[in-house]
Amino acid sequence: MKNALYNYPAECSPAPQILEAGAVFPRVSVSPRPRVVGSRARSVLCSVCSLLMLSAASSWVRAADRPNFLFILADDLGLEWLSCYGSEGQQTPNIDRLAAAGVRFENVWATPLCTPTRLEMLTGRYPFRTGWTVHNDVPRWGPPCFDWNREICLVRPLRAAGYATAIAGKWQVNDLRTHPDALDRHGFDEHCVWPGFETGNPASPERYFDPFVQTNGKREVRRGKFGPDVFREFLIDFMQRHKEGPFFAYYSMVLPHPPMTKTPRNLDTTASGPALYHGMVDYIDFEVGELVKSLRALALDRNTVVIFASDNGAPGLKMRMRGLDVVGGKTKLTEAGIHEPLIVTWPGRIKPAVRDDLVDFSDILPTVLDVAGTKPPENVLDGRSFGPVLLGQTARYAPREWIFSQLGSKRVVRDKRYKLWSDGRLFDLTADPLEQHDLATGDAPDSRAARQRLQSVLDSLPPDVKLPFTRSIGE
Ligand SMILES: [Ca+2]
Repeated sequence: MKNALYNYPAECSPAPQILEAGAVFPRVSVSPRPRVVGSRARSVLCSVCSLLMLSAASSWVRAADRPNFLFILADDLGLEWLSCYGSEGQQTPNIDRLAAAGVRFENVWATPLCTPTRLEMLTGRYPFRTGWTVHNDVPRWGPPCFDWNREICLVRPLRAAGYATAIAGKWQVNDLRTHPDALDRHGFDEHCVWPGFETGNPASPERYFDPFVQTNGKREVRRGKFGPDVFREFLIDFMQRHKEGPFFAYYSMVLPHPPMTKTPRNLDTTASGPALYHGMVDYIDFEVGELVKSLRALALDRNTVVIFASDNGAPGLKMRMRGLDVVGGKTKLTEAGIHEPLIVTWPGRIKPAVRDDLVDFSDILPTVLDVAGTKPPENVLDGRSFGPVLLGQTARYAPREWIFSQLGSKRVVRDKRYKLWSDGRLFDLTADPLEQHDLATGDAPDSRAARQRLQSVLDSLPPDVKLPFTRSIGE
């Protein structure tokens, strides 16, 4: 690892150690915030502090202005289910209010599956660079895992800069039985997570009613509880305890990922399929409302950046949006699989707007660190900060000319109008958002020039780093 601040000696491959529900893991603190220490340690600490001050000085933001972050990531939510994006069959009033109060982005790409998107988002690096080109359910299928010796998670530089950090909800990219300190090593001070489907642990698949939850190492079934309530209440408590700030609270929602479930707001036992999914999206909206309300009650709303996004498209359910029937495209590189919602608010600092800037999930890490006034890690990043867009600092904004996505060996790239697939297909997304009319053989000057331009982007990107997935989805 190039950056000594992040050079941890641990391996990401200790001998498997399977622990049962009720077990308590020891916590390992690898990068705590500064404490009162002896003279030698103080001198080391001063050097680290100097580095951090230098990095802050190179940024636009003063340390005293560093905002808190509440980052809400839905799991399998297509933007066709949000009324602020033009859904004609689902009302999401709380998310709509959030969008109206901040910046709502129109042209955002993730990948079409959970774990490749999370790796891209948490590292600022494309799948070909991390090797995470497919979906791998680590607790279920085994290695490789999200390896802290290879990759620097977004949260680590924040913690090193003095942020209190927590995650609630889904993780899935490490097996927390074999790597009990993984969340700490990735930079989270505290956690309350559904660790994912763990092979050999029959209680683990449940994330909704009577969920299996690991809270700061303690693993148990939370009888009589609804998982999203457990996660949300944990985060609200975390924000309350750290209201002097700054903090980074990551809510990695388990909703609305299958299995389809009732919710405390939709207990209709006759509901099935899409009716349940409607209720799950409604619960996401309810939770967003509750979280925003809590920020206000804690007087944190004006010093907290709230980000709302989703990791990939919806499962194959039909929803009408802006006059079109959209079928959820999870697992596909079509727009219904990778075109995601992204809303960012910071009352008083971010002016409300709807933006058509090109953004992909590799941009989230550089943007959060930029807005936090924290230097990005010294590894190769693919993302670019859209912080200047949020803050109206156009002089230092370098807009993207293309964004990228990938699953397995398939790659796609787009500009504001055209999308090119690595198999040669070309679509005009402004006229044909459902990608039904391939322009590959067309000879219109515009599309010919776009093909050339976008093909040269694809040609410039390196081949995939190969990780030894034993089982995966996407190839
Ligand atoms: Ca997902």
